[in-house]
Amino acid sequence: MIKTITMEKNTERLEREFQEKIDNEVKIEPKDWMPDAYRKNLIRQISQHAHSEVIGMQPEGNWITRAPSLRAKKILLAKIQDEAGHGLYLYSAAETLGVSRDTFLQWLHEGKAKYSSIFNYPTLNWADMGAVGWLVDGAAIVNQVSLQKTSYGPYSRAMVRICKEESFHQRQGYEIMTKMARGTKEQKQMAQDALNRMWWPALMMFGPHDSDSAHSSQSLKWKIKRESNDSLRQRFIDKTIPQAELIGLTVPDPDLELQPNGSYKTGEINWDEFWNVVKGNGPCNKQRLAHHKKAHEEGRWVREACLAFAEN
Ligand code: BYC
Repeated sequence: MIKTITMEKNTERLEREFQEKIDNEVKIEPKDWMPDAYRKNLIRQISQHAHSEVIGMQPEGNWITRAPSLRAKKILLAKIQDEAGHGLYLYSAAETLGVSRDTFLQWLHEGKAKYSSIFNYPTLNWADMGAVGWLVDGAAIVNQVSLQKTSYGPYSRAMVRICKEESFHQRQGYEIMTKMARGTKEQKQMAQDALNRMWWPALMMFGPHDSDSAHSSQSLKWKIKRESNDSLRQRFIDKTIPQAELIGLTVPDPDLELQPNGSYKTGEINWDEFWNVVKGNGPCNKQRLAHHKKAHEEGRWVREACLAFAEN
């Protein structure tokens, strides 16, 4: 009995000291004490982030062989390679929390771990490469700049590196959109069509409204997340709409309204569509997962050869 009470007091003290560190902006490092729920929440978020980077290579990989010039092909190849690197930084950061890479992949393959909803939409033509870079990487940066200040040291440091590369990705996408929007009538139409299809899914990347976000309040208290889903989404909207206007494209939202404070009020996101995609029923969910499983299986011999070499 006395032992149980002492243990409880000890845990309370550890929790208080932990929260004090967070409140004072001291980073939590892998060997520091942390509440189980903090560890669990981080494992979930960082591994899902890593899966998003890796699965995110598929919609773009689809267009490497059909890039319209050698320059465009080289840029796209470099970008996709960067995404693989981002996945590796993030898996490494998540592994410091005591779960192996194999387990993360197993969770992904069993459908226990998620990846960003956006990658379950198809990329139908070259303009989509512009829209992905401009909107998807653009949304990812807004979120990731904020996550540079996340409380877990390895995650925060991975974010700093990733943000440097991500801003180049956003610009290469905007360059493609600008070229197409200023090209022939047909090219401009392709750019507008890509914006029409990607706009709402890009807004969904930020997750449900704050009031429906299961993890936000605890994640904000622990500074795993530094800003809420809705405030990040609003920042992205306010940055992106003037960029669309600059190249003569229109955001597909009849309810869009510029408010006196310079911020845009948008129509409502189709949340049924969002949850349907999150639950695995989007246009490409099955294809994306099947492709990942196949590539992982086909790479087995490489992993085994590396291990055999390391053991000798
Ligand atoms: N897609 O309580 P909530 C990239 C899930 S891509 C799928 O608000 P949280 C890239 C959520 O996981 C960007 N699922 O969750 C760019 C939770 O379910 P679980 C990847 C989503 O975690 C170009 C449930 O809904 N970035 O970088 O507080 C090329 C309730 O949501 C989504 C990151 O992952 C969604 N959009 O907030 C290649 C950034 N939204 O887990 C790559 C790190 C929500 O309980 N992650 N859900 O089963 C985050 O910042 C946060 O996890 C989120 C969601 C804002 C995404």
